[in-house]
Amino acid sequence: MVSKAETRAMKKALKLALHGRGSTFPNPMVGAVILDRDGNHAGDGFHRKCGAPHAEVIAIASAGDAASGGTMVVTLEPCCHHGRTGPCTDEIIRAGISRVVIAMTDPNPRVCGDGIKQLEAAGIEVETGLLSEEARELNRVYQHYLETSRSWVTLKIALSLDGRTAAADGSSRWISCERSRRRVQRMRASAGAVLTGAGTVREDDPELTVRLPDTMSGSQPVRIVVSSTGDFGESWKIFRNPGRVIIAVPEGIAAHLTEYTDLPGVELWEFPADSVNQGIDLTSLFERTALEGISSVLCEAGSDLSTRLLKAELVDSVSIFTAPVILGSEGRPAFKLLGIDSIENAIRLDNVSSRRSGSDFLTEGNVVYRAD
Ligand code: AOF
Ligand code: ZN
Repeated sequence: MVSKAETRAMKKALKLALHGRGSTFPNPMVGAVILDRDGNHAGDGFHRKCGAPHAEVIAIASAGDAASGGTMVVTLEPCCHHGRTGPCTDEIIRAGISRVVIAMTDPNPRVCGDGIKQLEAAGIEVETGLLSEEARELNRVYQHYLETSRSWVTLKIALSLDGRTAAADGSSRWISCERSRRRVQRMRASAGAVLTGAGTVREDDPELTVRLPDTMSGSQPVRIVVSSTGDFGESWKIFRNPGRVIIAVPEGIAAHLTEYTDLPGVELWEFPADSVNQGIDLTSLFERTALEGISSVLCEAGSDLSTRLLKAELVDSVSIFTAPVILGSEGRPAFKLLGIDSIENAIRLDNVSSRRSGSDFLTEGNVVYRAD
């Protein structure tokens, strides 16, 4: 049984964990709260940064002697291995904590249930599964990385009411309202990178930067442009702002793309060619971004790239703005053919949220791909 105080403490731990957003990857965001033996708040902590002390250790330190005989409420199963830091289970046992309430087991194969076993072997009462859905959503990027070695990919689209992204002539400024566009700026700020295709650069000349009052140039997301030829030219806005710009091209052509050599911040990344489509193997791109410490990539692309990403099952979540605008079937569709022949083959979302965004609606959810 879980007490009301423990449920409140878990909510607080989940909130605390969020303070680590953007700096813990590839490690998880974790929050911990310690209640003393009378159920009163005695201390708390969160994981600030990959390689820094774990949430549990910080919470124990902040509780001091009050941890003894108390309860630890933590969003993730405590670790029992020596990684960048020592095992948290040892610290919990040493602090004399008598009960541990955990939201979710750690999918890390080096922990994966063994942390719980060690605590129980030391005579500590363990309860698992409190607010587990919230905890899983909190650490979807961490879990996804453990399973795939890739960055998390979010596809952002602004649609008319009838599902079009631009009018027949390609004009799309502005389908969504100002509030939605500001929200996109915040999405960019919290993504490690923003991705688009060379076609969108040529057509829309987007900046792909964050222009919020509190964003310094140093914290701009990395801008990534995928191109099958790389020769879309350098007179675009993406090259004008400070920060990293990556041009992702097929193997063997980077050496010929000398027009970018003198542009500050511009890097050419080569990838194997896609075996089916023209262009690069996109799976390799997201493996590379993950290796570079980029936890998530926000894709703001046209229908070609968006379709390829969905077909390759590389889109992990979507953020779709629907605006009160009608463009007719002569407007540009969000996706090309996806090979969906029947409703049972539709791509569906889970963990869906739907809310107003000024005069638009924002629907967000994680993409569920069929197992077969
Ligand atoms: C964290 N922060 O608060 C907790 C983690 O490389 P290390 O030593 O930092 O260990 C990383 C692993 O520790 C991580 O994958 C997860 O299994 C476990 N718990 N990690 O970074 C924390 N509690
Ligand atoms: Zn730990």
